[in-house]
Amino acid sequence: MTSTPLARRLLPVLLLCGCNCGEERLAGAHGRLLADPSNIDFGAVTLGDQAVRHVVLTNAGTSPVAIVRVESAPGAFGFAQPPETIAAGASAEFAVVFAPEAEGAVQNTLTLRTDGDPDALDLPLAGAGVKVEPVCGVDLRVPAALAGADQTVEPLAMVRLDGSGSHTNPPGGTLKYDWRFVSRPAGSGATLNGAVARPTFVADAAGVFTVGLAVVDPNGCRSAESTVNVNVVPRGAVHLQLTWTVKHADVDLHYREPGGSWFDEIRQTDLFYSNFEENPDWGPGGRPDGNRRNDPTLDLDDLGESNLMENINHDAPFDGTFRVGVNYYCAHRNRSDQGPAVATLRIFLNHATTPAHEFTRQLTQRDMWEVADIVVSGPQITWREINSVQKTRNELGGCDDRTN
Ligand SMILES: [Ca+2]
Ligand SMILES: [Ca+2]
Repeated sequence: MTSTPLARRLLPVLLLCGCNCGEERLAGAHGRLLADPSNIDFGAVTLGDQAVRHVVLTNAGTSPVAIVRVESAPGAFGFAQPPETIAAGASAEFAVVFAPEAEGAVQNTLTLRTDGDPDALDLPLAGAGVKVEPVCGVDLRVPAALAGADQTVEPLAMVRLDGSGSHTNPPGGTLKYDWRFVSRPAGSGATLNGAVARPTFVADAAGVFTVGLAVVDPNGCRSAESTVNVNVVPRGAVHLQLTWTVKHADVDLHYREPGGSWFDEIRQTDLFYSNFEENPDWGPGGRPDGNRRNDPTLDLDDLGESNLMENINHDAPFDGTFRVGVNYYCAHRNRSDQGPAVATLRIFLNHATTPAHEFTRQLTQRDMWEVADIVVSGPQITWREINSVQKTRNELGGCDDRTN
């Protein structure tokens, strides 16, 4: 055992000396030292911090008591030197400190050797060192996510997002990226690789995509979410968006010229998968006019294997009544299963990003759903509901003459 006075600890400890050195000891009298508290449990103390407790030493004997020395094992506990002598009936205070240097529970005992009776007073000590993880936003600064500037694109455009302005705090660290769609237009099946600084996605539906970005720094601190809006604005004065629900169901969007007929591959008065790559030339009175601006375009033919979506744009339609149709062409992967698919047709007019109207109908194979008319009169473009279904008789309206 070695005595370890608290030289290395800086303690604001006031030592109250109860010394009465001139007192004369009477025959048979003795000092008797008591401690309050008689043991100390410091509890959990964070590494790097220290805890101090004050112990009141009282001489309950009938003559002064001298504290000859204090003994303790070396370690995390220390103490301020107690007074040398305490008069009979007097008290003094001394400080004990716990400054853990490692995680875990520790114990020790201070022993005060006296000239009294008994001549030793044990003071058991206990405590535990604990490590406290730094808290993001309190001990550590969180990184900053910057999702980039808002964008305006056309339907089916490839959108490139840029979160490279995001940074750690302080700047310079490596970030992990976490993008997500906060909201998407109805009918969108777009997907996003969210783990890179500059992800891309296909703006597969008109409307507003709100995309959020959070970043995580090497400490694991996550930023607040930054958002960016991608406004998907139809190019055409008429924009038709068809979506459906069942994979492998090949549903087709049709758009018929005034006076035209469905599945017309000769005069091409019906725009659909069969002729969309040729871009039929329509004009007033059913006559091709060489003007491409007043012709509709079908952006793609989805065979039921992609986003289950087809779009038609009609940039500058001439006057007349154009009919919108939807044909459940084929259940490609399982022809014996002619199960229903729910189709939704959204009509966007005059570049609006919210549909003027939305129709939904359950279809089975060979159904031709005549959905609505688009009525164009000068600058006025309106829609009119038809919403009727017949089975197709035309051989192009069936499954058999089309390969997967
Ligand atoms: Ca199709
Ligand atoms: Ca034309």
